[in-house]
Amino acid sequence: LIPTITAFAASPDRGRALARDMPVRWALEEVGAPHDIRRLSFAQLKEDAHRHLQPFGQIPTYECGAVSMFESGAIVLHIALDQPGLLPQAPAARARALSWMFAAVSTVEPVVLQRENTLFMERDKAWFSERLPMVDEQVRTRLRDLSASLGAADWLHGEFSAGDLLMVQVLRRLAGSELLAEHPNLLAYVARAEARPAFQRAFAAQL
Ligand SMILES: N[C@@H](CCC(=O)N[C@@H](CS)C(=O)NCC(=O)O)C(=O)O
Repeated sequence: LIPTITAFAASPDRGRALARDMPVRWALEEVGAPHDIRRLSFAQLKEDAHRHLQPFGQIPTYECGAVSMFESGAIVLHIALDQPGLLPQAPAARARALSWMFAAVSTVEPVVLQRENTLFMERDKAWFSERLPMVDEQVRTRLRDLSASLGAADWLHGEFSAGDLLMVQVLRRLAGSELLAEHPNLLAYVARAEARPAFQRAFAAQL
């Protein structure tokens, strides 16, 4: 049974692999699972046929037999539970990896997205010059703590896990920003993850 995932027919990031199909593609490559891609236009995202799979009319979705999923983090978790390679076997290490997965999507991603939205949608607003430093500071706080926690290690907890995959995918949204450059260990962490053959295959496929 080969899963099908959905992706943008034309991603607004112009090939930088920042859309949420990327963590799913990357996870599938890490575990060596073949998969099919269904590419959707923005109009198709909002049609009932797709909303049936993804209530918010977004990508990605994951369909495999009777399994139909949305939310990239949940899909990556499903893949990681289903096939070896993305979660440690030892219960304590596995629990830690789960914590990092949720830290990526619920503690780090929101502030990164808030900054992105401020930059893209509020640039011409009267409050922009006051708001940007505020949201930058919220990102800085998270990156400072993440950087301290990673320290000189290669990965967040032991071996590479789905926690690293989701965290790196969030940090990649800050590529080129001075915020990430303030932490050489986080820059190296992202580069280390991007050098993984599975990342490279997923990146090439989405491109
Ligand atoms: N939390 C969701 C976010 C999904 C999401 O924001 N998808 C974007 C692409 S990265 C999308 O489909 N945007 C089009 C839209 O919302 O109309 C997930 O991780 O799956």
